[in-house]
Amino acid sequence: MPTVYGAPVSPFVRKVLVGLVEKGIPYEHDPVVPAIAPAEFKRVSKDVSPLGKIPAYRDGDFSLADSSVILAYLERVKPSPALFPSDTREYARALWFEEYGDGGLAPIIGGKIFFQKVAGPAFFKQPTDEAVVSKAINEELPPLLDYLESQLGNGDWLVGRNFSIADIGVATQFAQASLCGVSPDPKRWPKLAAYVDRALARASFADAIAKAKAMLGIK
Ligand SMILES: N[C@@H](CCC(=O)N[C@@H](CS)C(=O)NCC(=O)O)C(=O)O
Repeated sequence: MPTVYGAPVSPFVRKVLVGLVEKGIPYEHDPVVPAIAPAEFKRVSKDVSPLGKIPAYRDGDFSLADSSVILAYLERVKPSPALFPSDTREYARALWFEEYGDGGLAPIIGGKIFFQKVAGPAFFKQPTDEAVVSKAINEELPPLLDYLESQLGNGDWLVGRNFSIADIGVATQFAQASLCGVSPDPKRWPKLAAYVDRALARASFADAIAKAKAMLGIK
């Protein structure tokens, strides 16, 4: 059975956990946290995560790091159900939304809101800087949410008709926000709020969020 390395509180680890469940691939999970257990992670990371980050993935004698790389690999390992659209333009747009989550939403939701409200106090004994949180929620995040609202059409998912890597990459960041009690206001972002509820209600996301909550001791 393959092994996923990395704590479920990481939005990037969550991408992989969700992808594995969506594809029906059984896995073992080593929820290591590099910042908290550096020695343990060093033991693991030597050959699986050269940059020392989570997630990492081991499949027999083959190992990989980086959520996007791991998900692209899983698509080849088990093509069905597909998480990457077959249409060329939809494929490219799905990759774009994955990047929008990783590179656009994550630095604000993970790097500022989650770090200040949850990770800093829980793992680094660092008190919350409310000014950073407030600026992130009220000034930095809204334009990114406006864009997503503008991109959602009448369908359920961001690209094409099916749940895809686009939704994994974006929704994992909203799962992170939900761990801090933050969600898009349905009055201002009605399509996005409904979309986030829909994505996080999937069994794959519900399972991954439950694992994160268990680790953080929140209900
Ligand atoms: N591009 C990477 C980003 C992974 C990443 O930044 N992971 C963070 C945790 S969320 C990490 O391992 N940081 C180093 C550390 O915690 O020491 C991916 O998609 O997997």
